[in-house]
Amino acid sequence: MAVSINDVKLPDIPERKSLLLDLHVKSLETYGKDKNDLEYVMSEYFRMNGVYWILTALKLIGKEDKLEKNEVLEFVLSCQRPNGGFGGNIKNDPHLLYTLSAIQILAIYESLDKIDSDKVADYIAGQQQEDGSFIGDKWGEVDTRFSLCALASLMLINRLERVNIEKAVDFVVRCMNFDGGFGCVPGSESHSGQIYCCLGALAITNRLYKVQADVLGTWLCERQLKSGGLNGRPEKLPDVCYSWWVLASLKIIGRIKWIDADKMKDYILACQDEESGGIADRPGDITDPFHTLFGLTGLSLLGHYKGEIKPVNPVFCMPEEILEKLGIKIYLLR
Ligand code: GRG
Ligand code: ZN
Repeated sequence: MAVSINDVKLPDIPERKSLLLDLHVKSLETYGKDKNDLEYVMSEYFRMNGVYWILTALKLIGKEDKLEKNEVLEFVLSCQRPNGGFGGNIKNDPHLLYTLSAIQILAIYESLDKIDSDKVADYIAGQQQEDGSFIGDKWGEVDTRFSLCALASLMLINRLERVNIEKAVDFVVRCMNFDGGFGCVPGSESHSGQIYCCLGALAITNRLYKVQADVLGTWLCERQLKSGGLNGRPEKLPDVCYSWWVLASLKIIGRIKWIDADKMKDYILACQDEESGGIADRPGDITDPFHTLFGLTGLSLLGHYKGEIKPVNPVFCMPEEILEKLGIKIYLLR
């Protein structure tokens, strides 16, 4: 555990010591329903991600019926562009970030047959560059996030062979740093979010043996602060979403036991809004579906609330039961 001056103090309020699932369901249901709400307008361009976060959170707690399946499917399908990729909203340009969310939503609803997988795979394969990296959209930004988006999407639609896997792996490995972590492009600083993406990409391509698991595991578990929360890199504040990026990474490399699971739970519970539900990045902050999902998935990875939160897959951030139905088995390190 790292001792950093950049940390928070957990409030000692008894309600925050239990998981307020019913309230979370209510808040997940209502996020984005008030179309006059500032957050609704602000999140318009990434609505597809928002739907994925909400649906995945609800599915993990068996409350997916709180969303209108046909309405969601209609929205997702109306975001597909003629080139096969998906936009973040009905009139937006396609991007790998939204394409992955769209496929994840369709997979969770067991509705992947509603799309032409070859067409989607054409779009994804077209984003791969000569050096194996992937651009997110036509503007050409390269980032290891997009490597994961491409490979995870293709795996879900059973089209992994459509890209050059060796080159994709080479690019990810070139982003590895001396601390065992990974950045967004070669030479850039290690960040837990990028580490998750690179480990996910290596897991999907069955190349986890390329990882320095002990060195990386040490760096990852140093992200836990005295409050129990995790930061994304040294000297940064804790944030609930790292209970996904860091814990999923540790799970993938077989080192999740290196985290103090009880302190982690206390931190996540302290970030709940005990009046309106939802989970925030830090205690007392405004909640949102992104942090609500990653609070719940963090608890799931640690095996807390087993009867209430279903097992989540650490690579795809989807319920394990969905991957089982698709026949997808990913080998993790031990
Ligand atoms: C299937 C879950 C899933 C994801 C798809 C989009 C993506 C792939 C992964 C995103 C990985 C990532 C980079 C996460 C980090 C997000 C985040 C909290 C960024 C903020 O970074 P900083 O440096 O914040 O601004 P800190 O916490 O360091 O102050
Ligand atoms: Zn966050």
